[in-house]
Amino acid sequence: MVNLVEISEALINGKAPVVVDLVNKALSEGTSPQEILNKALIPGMDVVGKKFKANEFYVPEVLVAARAMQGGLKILKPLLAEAGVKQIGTVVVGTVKGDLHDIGKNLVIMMLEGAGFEVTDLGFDVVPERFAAAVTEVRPQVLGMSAMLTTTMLQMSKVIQVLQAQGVRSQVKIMVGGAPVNQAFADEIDADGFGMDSTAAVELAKAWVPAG
Ligand code: B1M
Repeated sequence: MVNLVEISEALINGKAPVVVDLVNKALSEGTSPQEILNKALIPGMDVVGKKFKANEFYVPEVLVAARAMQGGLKILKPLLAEAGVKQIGTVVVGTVKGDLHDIGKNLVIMMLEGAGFEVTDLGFDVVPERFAAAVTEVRPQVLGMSAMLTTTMLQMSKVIQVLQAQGVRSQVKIMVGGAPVNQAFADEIDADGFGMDSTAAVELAKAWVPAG
C-alpha cells in the first residue's frame, strides 16, 4: 500500500516521476483522488511553502516541487471532474498580470470543474484587458482572479476598473483569492467575494449560480 506521506515527501523533494508513479499506484489501490489531493499533494506543497519562507528552500527547489505537484494534479484532474454533476454554470479564471503562480488557481479550477462548472482558464500573467475580453466573449456568471504576491494583488482592482469602464461590471460576479488576499481587500476593491481556498471558491460560485 502506498503511504500518502511518501507522496508528500516525493513532492517536497521535487521528484515528479516518483509523485506520478505513487499517485497512479495509490489510485489503483483504491485511494480516492480527493484523499490523495487533500492528504498528500496539498500538505506537501504546504511544507514547501514553509521551507521557502524559512529560507531552507530557494526558487529552484520550489520550482521542481511545483512541477511535481502539477504532475500529480494532472492525473487527478479528470477523476475529480468525473465525480461532478451536470454543468451548472460558467466561470472564467486567471492569475493576474505580473504573477506566475498558478498552482492554487489550477486547484480552484479543478474543484470548480468537479462541482460541475464549465471553466475557461486564462492562464497566468493575464492583463486586465484579457479578463475584460473574456467577460464579453464567454459571458460567464463568475470571473475569478488569483494573485499570490502583495504587489500583483493590486491588479485585481485594475481589472474591475476596466470592466466598469467597458460597462460590463454588473454582468458578472467577481471572486478573488490567493495567499495575500482577504475579505477586507475584496470589499475594498469592490469584488463580490473572497475565496479562502478551493472549497470556499466552489461554495461561493454555487451560491451565486444556484443549480436548477
Ligand atoms: Co512564489 N512566492 N515567488 N513561487 N511561492 C510565494 C507566494 C511567497 C508567499 C513565498 C514566501 O516568501 N513565503 C512569496 C510572496 C510574498 C508576498 O508577496 N507577500 C513568493 C515570492 C516572493 C516569489 C518570487 C518574487 C520569488 C523570487 O523570484 N524572488 C517569485 C515571483 C514570480 C512571479 O510571480 N512574478 C516567485 C516564484 C515562484 C515559483 C515560480 C518558483 C513558484 C510558482 C510555480 C507555479 O505556481 N507554477 C512559487 C511557489 C510555488 C510559491 C509558494 C512556495 C507556494 C505557492 C503554492 O503553489 N501554494 C508560495 C509560498 C506559500 O504560499 N506558502 C510562494 C499551494 C497552493 C495550493 O496554494 O496558491 O495559496 P495557494 O492557493 C490556494 C488559496 O490561496 C486559494 O485556493 C488555493 C487552493 O486552496 N486561491 C484561490 C488561490 N487562488 C484563488 C482564486 C480564487 C479563490 C481561491 O478565486 C478566483
